[in-house]
Amino acid sequence: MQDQRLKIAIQKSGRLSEPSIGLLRKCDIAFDNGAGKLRSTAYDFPLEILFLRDDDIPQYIEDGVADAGIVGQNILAESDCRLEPVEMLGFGRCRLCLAVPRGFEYRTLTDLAGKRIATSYPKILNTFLAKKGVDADIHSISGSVEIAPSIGVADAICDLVSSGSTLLTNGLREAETIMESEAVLAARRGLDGPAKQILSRLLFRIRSVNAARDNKYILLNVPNEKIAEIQKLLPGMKSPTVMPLAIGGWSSIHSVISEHDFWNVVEQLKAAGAEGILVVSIDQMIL
Ligand code: PRT
Ligand code: ZN
Repeated sequence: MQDQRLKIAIQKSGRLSEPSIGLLRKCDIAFDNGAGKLRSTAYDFPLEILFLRDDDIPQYIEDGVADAGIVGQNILAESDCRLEPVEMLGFGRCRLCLAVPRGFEYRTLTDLAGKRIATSYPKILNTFLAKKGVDADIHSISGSVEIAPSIGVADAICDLVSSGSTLLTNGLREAETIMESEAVLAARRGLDGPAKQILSRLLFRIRSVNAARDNKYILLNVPNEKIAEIQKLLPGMKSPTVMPLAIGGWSSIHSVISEHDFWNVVEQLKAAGAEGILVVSIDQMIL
């Protein structure tokens, strides 16, 4: 029975914990995640969830303790494990940057030649600098990288940035982006048997949830003579649904629109004569 479950590792506590748990829950996978829990068995899906430090997740997957996991691409790239990135998840977005003190006159990467750069990502940084032909002194430290220049242990840093406020409060500014990162579902290469099948089922649910997240269901009323024009603005999944209203000369149109250009489309719909526009969130979208 134990072997018939997929073991998935997620971050125990940190930036990826809540969105990872939220994603599994949206996939209708129910489990307990009480404080201090290290593992949990889902009630209604063949999944065992392991709660780990994010840095440990790749190695646990490679060693077979877990079959798959949710981690940042930054962690995957820094680890020596060769896992399969199965699906980008769209949360935990950040970028790994080189940053310098505000007073540092930075023009090009060669300005960092011979300088001390503090980072928790020595492997990624080393590969990046080698590719660019810049020789710098990489100081590998495990935390609070952003204070390294102010306490005099480094001339520059290489760290994750999302809003940029940590750099700002530490008197630093971004010099280069080394990589963009987001959370990814990664699995052990060569996964087979029941674990592979369960991973496919999980992936199907994740894709349905994420497609729904990126789309909205829209309902609107239009005068019949405007249907053709409005249909062009609403491609829908196949094509929009058009139904007559109880009053003559009017129809109701239903469709799915992308969240990204949602306000643009709504403005165009209004300008084209649409009325009573309702926009509804979608739970799952099975493509
Ligand atoms: O305990 P554990 O080892 O599991 O957690 P952790 O402390 O190592 O990781 P955590 O929870 O901080 O981050 C987990 C993952 O979230 C990272 O591996 C990234 O993939 C992703 N992520 C997204 C971030 C950030 N955004 C982020 N801003 N990880 C860290 N930061 C830090 C950054 O290091 C810096 O200290 O936030 C600060 C910068 O943030 P801004 O908003 O001020 O720019
Ligand atoms: Zn960590």
